[in-house]
Amino acid sequence: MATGTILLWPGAITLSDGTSGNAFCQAQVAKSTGTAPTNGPSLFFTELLFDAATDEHCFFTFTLPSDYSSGGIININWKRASLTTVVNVVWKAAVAAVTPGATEVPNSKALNTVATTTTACSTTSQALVTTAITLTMDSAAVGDMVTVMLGRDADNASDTLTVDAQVTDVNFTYTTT
Ligand SMILES: [Ca+2]
Ligand SMILES: [Ca+2]
Repeated sequence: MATGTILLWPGAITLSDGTSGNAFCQAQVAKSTGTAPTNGPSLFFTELLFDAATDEHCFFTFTLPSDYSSGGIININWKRASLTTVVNVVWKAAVAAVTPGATEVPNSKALNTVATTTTACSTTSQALVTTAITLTMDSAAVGDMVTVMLGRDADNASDTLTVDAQVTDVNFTYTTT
């Protein structure tokens, strides 16, 4: 028994369709203001931008690997777009696990219970913070099509950061067999 990790790449998200309740995050390529090294480029990375007032969402889909035993945590590295005040961001996440076969169909599947976690922002502008959300795993089993929804619960009263929250990298961890 150990901890397995699946990388959830921000460049490979699925976006919701923008209908009521289904707002999507934006993505952008960030360029560091740091001085490029000799014989190398500046630092670039992709980040997902989550609004301060409207709940926005994205989805990561993967096949649950053969060494999956139990559990499921989404770990999010993120930062505030600006400012240094003492404030919080509320993140939310949920899972849909579809087992191949005739008993359930992805096109009629719903997300399971939405979990939220409130995390204090760094008081350094644009410094990374890590949030871990324990997922309700929807009876997920080896080989399932697993989709993890990540969103910002921006209209939650406890979400007090007044600018975008920017997600840089994400992974999913679980207990192996
Ligand atoms: Ca909300
Ligand atoms: Ca807010």
